[in-house]
Amino acid sequence: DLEALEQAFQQRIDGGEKIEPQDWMPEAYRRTLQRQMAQHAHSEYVGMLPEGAWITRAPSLSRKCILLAKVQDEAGHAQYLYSALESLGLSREQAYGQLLAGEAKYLNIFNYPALSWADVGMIGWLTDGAAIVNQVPLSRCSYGPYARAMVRICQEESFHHRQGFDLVRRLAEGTPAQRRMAQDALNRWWWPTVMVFGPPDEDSVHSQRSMRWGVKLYSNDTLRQKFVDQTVPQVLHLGLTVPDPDLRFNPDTGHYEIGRIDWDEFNRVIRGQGLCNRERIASRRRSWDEGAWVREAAACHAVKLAAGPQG
Ligand code: FAQ
Repeated sequence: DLEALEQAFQQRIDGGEKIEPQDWMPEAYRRTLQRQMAQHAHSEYVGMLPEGAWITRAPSLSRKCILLAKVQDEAGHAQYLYSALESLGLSREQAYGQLLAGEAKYLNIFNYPALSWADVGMIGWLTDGAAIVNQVPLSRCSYGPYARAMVRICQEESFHHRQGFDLVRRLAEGTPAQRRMAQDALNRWWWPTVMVFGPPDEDSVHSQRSMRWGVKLYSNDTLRQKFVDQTVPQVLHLGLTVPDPDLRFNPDTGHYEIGRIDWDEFNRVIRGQGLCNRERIASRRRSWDEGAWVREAAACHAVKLAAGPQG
């Protein structure tokens, strides 16, 4: 019966076994993964936009090549994740439909504009830095296809993170105007990045169940703290200032303590009222519509191939 199946399933998870697409799984486990993995895939896909806007304006050929490769990697990450989602019975059309209808979320951070070249560095250094902290544990999560997709994704994010830091360091070591540009970008990206890890643990509706199922291995606040502890010393090393007057190092705990996070802003942004939400979805809708002929041609080609040489 169902209860016995669920117990056996939980035992497999507790024993560290991976769940594979053909295995039995509770419907709620499937739906939780569909929601989180779709949100993750959409984040990679929408995440191409803020930096993508700077490809034509990169200040040198080498920076342009790096940025092109990074944005292309993000498209690749979205591809793996949309494919992994198919293994849970959610097709690309369905996942995409949910994004365009505003039913599926993507990370808050991608609704902020990249106003200057320094913002490109901040996205790599801070956003990819946050993504690594969140995703390294996901490479040990209970669902096999999701965990395996994370391995390569994390390796690529690690390159993204370093190129972001390198870009910001060049500005921080540059002219006074370049330093100001870096500080201004840090002031705008710091708090939205700290929010990336999601609501505080007491308001995180999904955490408890997701952690029992091994879909999440650490709580939102635990990962946020890890990011702060590893990033603040980097900010100080660059001679920049964290835009948080309440930030302090607690020698007793060995952790940095941050000021109050503006959760009203976070909630507004994830409900569609951030600075760029409309623009982001409009841009993705345009790509979907303009790509219709490619999908039709690919489907037609697949039918011909399946029919064999005479077909
Ligand atoms: N933004 O109960 P919880 C990248 C929602 S790509 C928007 O704590 P959960 C690479 C949450 O969905 C990104 N919404 O939820 C790159 C839920 O709403 P729902 C890679 C958020 O799922 C870099 C509600 O709040 N990583 O970075 C956010 O247990 C640079 C309640 O929250 C991922 O996508 C948020 N920040 O924990 C690309 C992470 N936080 O669904 C380009 C994968 C929470 O009920 C440039 N996802 N919400 O309507 C996760 O790890 C989890 O889903 C969390 C949230 C930790 C985000």
